[in-house]
Amino acid sequence: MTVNDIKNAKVKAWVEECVKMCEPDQVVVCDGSTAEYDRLVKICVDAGLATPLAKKPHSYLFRSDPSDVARVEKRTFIAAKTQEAAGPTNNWIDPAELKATMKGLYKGCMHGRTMYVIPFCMGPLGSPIAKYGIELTDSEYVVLNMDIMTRAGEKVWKYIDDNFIPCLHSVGKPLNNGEKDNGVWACAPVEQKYISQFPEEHLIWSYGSGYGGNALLGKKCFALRIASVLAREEGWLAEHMLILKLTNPQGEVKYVTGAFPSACGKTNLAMLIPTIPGWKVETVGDDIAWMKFGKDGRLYAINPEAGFFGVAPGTSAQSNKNALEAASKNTIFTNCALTEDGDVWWEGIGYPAKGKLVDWKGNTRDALPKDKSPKGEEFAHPNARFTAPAKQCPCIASDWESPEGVPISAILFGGRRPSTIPLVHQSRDWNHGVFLGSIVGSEITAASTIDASQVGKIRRDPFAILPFCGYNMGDYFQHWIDVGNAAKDKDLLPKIFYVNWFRKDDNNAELPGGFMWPGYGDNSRVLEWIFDRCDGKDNFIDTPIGYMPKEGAINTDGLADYYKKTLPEILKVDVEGWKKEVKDIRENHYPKFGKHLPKELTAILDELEARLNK
Ligand code: OXD
Ligand code: MN
Repeated sequence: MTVNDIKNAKVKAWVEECVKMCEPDQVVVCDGSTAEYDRLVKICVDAGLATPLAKKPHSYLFRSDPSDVARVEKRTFIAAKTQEAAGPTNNWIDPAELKATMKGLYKGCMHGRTMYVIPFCMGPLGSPIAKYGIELTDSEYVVLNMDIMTRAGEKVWKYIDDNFIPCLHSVGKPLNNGEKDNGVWACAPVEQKYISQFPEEHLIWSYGSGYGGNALLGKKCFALRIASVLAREEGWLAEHMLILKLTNPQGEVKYVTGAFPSACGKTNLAMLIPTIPGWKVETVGDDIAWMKFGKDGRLYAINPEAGFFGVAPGTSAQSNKNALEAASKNTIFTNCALTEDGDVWWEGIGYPAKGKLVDWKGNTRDALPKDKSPKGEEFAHPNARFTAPAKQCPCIASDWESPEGVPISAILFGGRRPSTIPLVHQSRDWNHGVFLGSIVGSEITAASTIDASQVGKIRRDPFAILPFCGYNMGDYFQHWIDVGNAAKDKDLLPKIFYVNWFRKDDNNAELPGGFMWPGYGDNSRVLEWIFDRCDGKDNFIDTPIGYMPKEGAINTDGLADYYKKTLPEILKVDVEGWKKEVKDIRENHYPKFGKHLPKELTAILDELEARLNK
């Protein structure tokens, strides 16, 4: 198929306009076939950009440029007509100014390269919740990743109409006068990178980066930033949430979504192996959930993605066996280390490597006799990734592609909070749950900042969507309140919980890492309590901060004695800690949103304060 064969006139005209601007040597309309995948892989291998892995069938290792290893939030823009529409937490640029700058960069940017036209679907094909887009890119790596992360190719065309989301991407490195990449990852310097969302036009323009969410435009740009705008317009929710399916020993099922900031173990929670007998966790999604009301008045969620773009370091048989299995074949690895026998390795994989390793920068070095490396000397980049098909995950739920989605019973929020926030508490109602979402954050640690004065402060990441919300965050809070008000029966809304796996007591030498809760598979103990709460069981006490487990309500069978001892401490209301929390929210967090802050949230904050002072 060629551009001339594109039936939708709007799509065809847009592609032609982009071809005229970017001037690629040729244009290929992607069919999404395995033959096409293998042809593009060969181009990458021949160009020295990808290494086939002898130990993992149909899998390849890529190394990116050291300047292009992660999302670049400071180069990510919400180009709404007014700064107020983008809100206080987004980088704003006037759309006309940004377009002029980017058109200058796009002019002739695909010289010496191929433009690929990728029709793709976010969500199960034909699902009433799914949405469609077309990504134009000059990166073979992007096509390969989009093939895994989305439903892409020929099969998508019949669903594409004038509502498609146009997504233009270029690595920003034209090859003039026969120049070649010569095995070097193509990208533009940081100050020329632009990850741009135009919310009023539902348009995405990305330039200068080939990595992850900057370049696979279906993910953060479409499924979160633009989808959050569409969701507000159309009355649904586009969220940075995992979706899991929880089955109790009686075979009863509930679905749970959860929003956690980066580095809180979202993928691990989505693929958890319960330590309590008879319980089962299966995965519907690990990163994004789109939720819409069904005819029965319940909220139904789909995972708009078809793969996992997971952080490799720290993934081991102990932390997430299911993710390792998902990435055991047909997987793209980026910035992992390469072993002598043709496998990948990373810090925290659970075993030391043998012999020599090629590190993520391409240097060959002796492996260390442990699976850790000093900071800055890692063999795998800390943000090294695997791109694996979701269907390969051993615990993928049988209904993960259900077109109507799965009915959600509970929504979890959480962050890394070494103090104050208990293991679990439940909101009194929907708006109180929106309050809990609005205060999500992680404590800044010495490991995450070079600025010692920041350590111990809370970096708020409301709903864990701070870098991914396409409009004013205050209006986003209001939208959540509006969704609650739109429910035809409030009793059918999901129950909302705040969990914290990360309470610490550094003075207790018995606790591994100082953590007061084991986390991982033992989080199933908290999921059990949540499951029963959704059934209205009398397993709770009413406290100033919300509903909490009553004594004995968290299953501790088989839990190490030292965790049994710390449990009462992490199930207590830390009244003084919460008073400080209220002060921080009132003085440092909520004022940012000005008149966009819903009055309902201030009322809940006042009420919380009053309860704490009683
Ligand atoms: C991700 C992120 O990569 O949230 O999913 O940063
Ligand atoms: Mn994410």
